[in-house]
Amino acid sequence: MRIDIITVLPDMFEPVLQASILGRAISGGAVDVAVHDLREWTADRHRTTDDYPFGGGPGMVMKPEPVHQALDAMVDLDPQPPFVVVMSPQGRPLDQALVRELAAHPRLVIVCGRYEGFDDRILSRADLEISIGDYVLTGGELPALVLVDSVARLQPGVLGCTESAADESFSDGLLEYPQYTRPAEFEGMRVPDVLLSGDHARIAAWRRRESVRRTAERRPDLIARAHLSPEEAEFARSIVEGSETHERD
Ligand code: JFH
Repeated sequence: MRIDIITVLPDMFEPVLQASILGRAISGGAVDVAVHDLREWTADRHRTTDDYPFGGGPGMVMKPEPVHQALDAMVDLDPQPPFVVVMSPQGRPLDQALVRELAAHPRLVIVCGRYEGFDDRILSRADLEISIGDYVLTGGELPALVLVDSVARLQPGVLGCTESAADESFSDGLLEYPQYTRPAEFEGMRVPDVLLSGDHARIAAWRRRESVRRTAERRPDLIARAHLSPEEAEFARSIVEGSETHERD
């Protein structure tokens, strides 16, 4: 897939895009990311991208003309129009379902803002506004990197097949089970015996139960939509409702 990013801070992207799995996804050709300096589409001597808000109020807003010009250029690059996303605290909350939707587009354009947000006429060019969570950042660049990372790892060939298969098994909407590696005892804390038993059926059952437990304890909001057996639903309910203790192995 191809991703174009429009930003006034292009320098924020290179180090993150080059690092780790994301860097391999890009150098391996699974995703093609181009970062564009919004100031290329300004016309004045100071390359202005912001202006005072009509009606007064604090701070500055992104002015519409450079973003419109930039988007016109992006669209002209290709016969099939890209899906245009604007990062914004007012957007649709990003979750794995939305990541999967976006990962299926052959072309994305991501508009990052700065200052106190956008002239509303910029938003009229967006197919979707996206928020990465209910907190306020100083701009849309970090959200854009979060989006690129989440979408890139779903491109064919980016993850190993064991990792991709692991994604599938969590699509039943539960948090992950606790994981351990060597040593079997660390500062007095022992790895649960079941994981050392070699009994794969018991291990799978333990992991499943711990996933349900963690989800009920930490994210009761996810329990309603998780795919649970009647027994698992009852176990989850007892954790969410009651303050009684629940045995661990
Ligand atoms: C962004 C910024 C808005 C004003 C609370 C009340 C008034 C500062 C562009 C996304 C997520 C962002 C995000 C995305 C794009 C931009 C900074 C916006 C206000 C704040 C102040 C500019 C922030 N999930 N968090 N933040 N800003 N608001």
